[in-house]
Amino acid sequence: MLHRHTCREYFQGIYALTSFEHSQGRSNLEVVREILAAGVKIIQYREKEASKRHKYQECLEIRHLTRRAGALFIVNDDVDIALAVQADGVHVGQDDLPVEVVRRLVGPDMIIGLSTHSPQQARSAVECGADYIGVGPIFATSTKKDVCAPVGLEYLKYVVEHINIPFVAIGGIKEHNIARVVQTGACCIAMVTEIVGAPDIQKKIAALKAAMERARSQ
Ligand code: TZP
Ligand code: MG
Repeated sequence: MLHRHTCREYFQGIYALTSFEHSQGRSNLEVVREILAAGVKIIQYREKEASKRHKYQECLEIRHLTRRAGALFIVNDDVDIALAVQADGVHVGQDDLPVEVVRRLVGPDMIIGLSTHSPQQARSAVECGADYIGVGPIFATSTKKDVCAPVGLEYLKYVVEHINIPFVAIGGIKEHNIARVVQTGACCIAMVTEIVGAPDIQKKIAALKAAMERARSQ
């Protein structure tokens, strides 16, 4: 397992999340294999509907795949599954267990990510010891149920300028708008449907990387 204090270098490039619902009939494992083959270095397992047993079994397999690929593996919501499969991290939201409590449960080494939607939430994430934050939704998205209204690039700009821990921009980000997110200062970008819903995942990731690269050099 990677120590949370040495994970900073991973938080650049693409951060891919699973979603069976948007994977066009492919299994999460099949999709994750494609994502890793394209060179992505952070995978978050996020499944809202599946049973605990099913999630555990998929996470166990993804743990092996990510370890072999040298990628970080983060589990959404389920602290117990993250611990059971020895994931590198766990990602929680504003309505989940507080970060301080998650820290007590997972011990000193595991990465804890927290979703945030406002400058106030970002500041308090830093205070309570989150290792990185999610910043979003940047644009409108229907992937996340119960999602709050898009926070736009304004909140991202605040984080770029004021927050000193790694952050990941998320929500409605696609090949056609990723340049604006990069130009606002995000170096790590999370996507669900744009990646898992692509007919050719490796080709899509190559195109997203190229778009990020172009935006950086502009
Ligand atoms: N958190 C904020 S928006 C979102 C999550 C998990 C979903 C993003 O999905 P997509 O398909 O990349 O818009
Ligand atoms: Mg959650």
